Amino acid sequence: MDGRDLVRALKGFGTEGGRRAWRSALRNRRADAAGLPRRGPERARVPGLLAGTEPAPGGGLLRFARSELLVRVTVGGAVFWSWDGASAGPSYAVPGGGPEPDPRAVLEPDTGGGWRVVSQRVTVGVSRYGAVEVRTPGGAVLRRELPPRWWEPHPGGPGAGAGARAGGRWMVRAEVAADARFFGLGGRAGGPRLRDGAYRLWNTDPGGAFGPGDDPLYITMPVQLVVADAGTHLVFHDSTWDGRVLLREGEEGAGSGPDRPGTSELRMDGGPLRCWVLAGTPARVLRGWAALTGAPAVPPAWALGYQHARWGFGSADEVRRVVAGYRSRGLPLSAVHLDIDHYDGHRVFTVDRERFPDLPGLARELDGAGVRLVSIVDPAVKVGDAVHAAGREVGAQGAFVRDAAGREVQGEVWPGRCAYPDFTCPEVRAWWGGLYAERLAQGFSGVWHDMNEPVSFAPFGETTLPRSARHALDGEGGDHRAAHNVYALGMARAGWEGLVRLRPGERPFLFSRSGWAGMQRYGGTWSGDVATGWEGLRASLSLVLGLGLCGVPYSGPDVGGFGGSPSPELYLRWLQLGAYLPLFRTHSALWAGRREPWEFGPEVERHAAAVLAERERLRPYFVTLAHLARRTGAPYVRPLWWGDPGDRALRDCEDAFLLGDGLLVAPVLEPGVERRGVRLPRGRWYDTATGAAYEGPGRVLLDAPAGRIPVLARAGAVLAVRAAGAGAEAGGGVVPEAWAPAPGRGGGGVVVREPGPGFEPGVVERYAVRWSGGEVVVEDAAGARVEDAVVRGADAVRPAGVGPGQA
Ligand code: NBV
Repeated sequence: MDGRDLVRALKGFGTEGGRRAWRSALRNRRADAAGLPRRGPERARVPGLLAGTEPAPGGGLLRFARSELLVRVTVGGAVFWSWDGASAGPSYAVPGGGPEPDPRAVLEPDTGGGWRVVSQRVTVGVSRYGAVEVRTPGGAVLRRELPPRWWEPHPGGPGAGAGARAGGRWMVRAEVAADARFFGLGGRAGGPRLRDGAYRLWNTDPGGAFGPGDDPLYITMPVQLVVADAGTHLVFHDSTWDGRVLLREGEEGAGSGPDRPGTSELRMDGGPLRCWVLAGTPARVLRGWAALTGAPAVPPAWALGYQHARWGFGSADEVRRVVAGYRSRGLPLSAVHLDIDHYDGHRVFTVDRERFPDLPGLARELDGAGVRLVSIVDPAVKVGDAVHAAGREVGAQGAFVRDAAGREVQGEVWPGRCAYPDFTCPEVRAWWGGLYAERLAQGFSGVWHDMNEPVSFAPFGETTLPRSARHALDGEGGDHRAAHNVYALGMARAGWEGLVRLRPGERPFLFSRSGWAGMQRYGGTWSGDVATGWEGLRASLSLVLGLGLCGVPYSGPDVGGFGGSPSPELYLRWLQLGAYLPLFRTHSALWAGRREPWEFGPEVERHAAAVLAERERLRPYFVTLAHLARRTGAPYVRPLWWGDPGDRALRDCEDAFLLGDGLLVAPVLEPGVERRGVRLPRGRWYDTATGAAYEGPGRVLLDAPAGRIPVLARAGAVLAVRAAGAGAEAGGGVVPEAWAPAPGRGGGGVVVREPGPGFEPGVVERYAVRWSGGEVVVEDAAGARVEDAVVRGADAVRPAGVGPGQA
């Protein structure tokens, strides 16, 4: 029992909750002692010396003295390898076990007695002792994984014979280039560049507002993106178990001494030792990752507008008042999110009819004002409730997680004693998905999944289910150690598939606090309970960037922070950042101050109006980016090095980002700032507020007065924007906005118009932009001049004294 957790529980959830937590913790501990095999003496194993090889589709099988390694290059270039006979499927991340082997890739002898598989994009080399090297076609080493090590129950010991189910622990240590930088591992508050330290792979509700020092958080993934001069690669170790990644950046020898490589050590408590590697440019790597784990869901167009949530609206009338507040001030609002306080007694799939007497009526009323309703959905079901009774009838076992003795595992959450649906069971997912009919009947247009790490206010070291709890694991069978990290992924799948079944003509809007690799197939996420402070603001950007690099492009923070009351300045800076992130939503806790823009004084209100209007103007650009993310896997929000991974200064720049190909956003992350330094990738960039042109690469100092943050447009970019005066109707009034190319250069971009609420892919319109006779012209794919295009930057001036590399 971790005292820190209890203190948090007591502070955050009230003393009665804390007392319950104690009781449950003791219950959990007893359950684990009885339900998990005891870990007796263990023996370490390494592969030993290579004894023989055998060709296999896409590569081959290498037999070592004490293990075997399968190496397979697949069609499309992703490389898979696994130890001890692990196959690529089944996998929660990689549906169908991945693409077909590439028949052209064969195992052949390498230098030094090793073997290799050569493919178009990478060469995989295997040493005689089982080190696996990923090299570029030019021979540069991207990653060298040393022979793995397993710890297994000593023969004759208590855990012997239980195999992987007992948690056969393993460890792999990899070396990367001395100049490499690490990114990813899910949503990490201290990133986006992951510095030296330990990162845990166990989805966790930190139990209070989090800041940069809190790790792990709600979404962890064994997905690492490594960027070095030699190239970019993504590595995914496909095991759902608890693990730890120890990162250490390398150091270059500065001419005299030798380089010290960067290292990444992964220790897993169990699961197969199998991994996927993708190499190439960042764009190619993310495209490959989406091909492997599934294309990101495209949110409905309205979910790309500004949204307002609150834990504690308290009543339908209060919702009306807030919506009217936006309306009367002419502030755009896309959706209102109702939290657990609209439930009856905090029970999921219920409504407090005293305070929300006619939700369908309210939904219709708001819809008339262009505002959707979104509902929170918690997984835990109150024991004795109607949903609980119905769940008990599902399948032969009932829907809920049980312990080793077959008893329902009951935790404590908001409604009191609760049972947990086992989302790793297909029948349970189908049942749960059907329950969303009630939400749709209440008039909700979307859902947000909360508390699905899953949380029980029962700190057993952590606030989740006992590790001994049993799960179906889609026919594999196992315990919570294997199921924990994919619990929310299963819930997202259940919700998504349920909504698709219930309303086949509409793309669901779903986002989930917790998740795992592949969650983008079912929607997005938000950054949980971020601390209200400048550090929280910074952390919220780190999460969005890191998740995007793990394939989850749609996310955003609680604008304004979860608890407390932000200062007007902090609130405004958060709103200015949030406006350029995919999910743009203010939200706050029950005990927190309000987050409506007019609550922070007339000056903030005036600036907020400009922020919200600009988001509306750029909404078509967000729609385009959402469709492009689905087609290419590229996140909307990208690190500055996305197109220039070889620019080391950009790799270390964490306070700005690219929004699509066209924009560079430099939020203000500190108080009292009126100007800030902005590092530019190569090429010409226009300050969209002043129109001044700057040449990258280099660093420039730009104005960031209270009313705006620096946003730059890339010369030659074409963005989809709402035409001046156009309404918010789907697809209506969208025009290309082109930014003048640098002299003598051309440019271009794409626009994807919202195809409607269904699953149609949306037509990609391509535009080219060029100088012609002293004027900038925009042409469509047929070469016809686009008369309604907006052209900007054509008469830009380069501010005196500002040039490459200058501040
Ligand atoms: O449902 C209440 C909150 C919700 O507002 C928040 O967005 C979630 O991240 N929820 C957490 C549970 C309470 C945490 C203290």
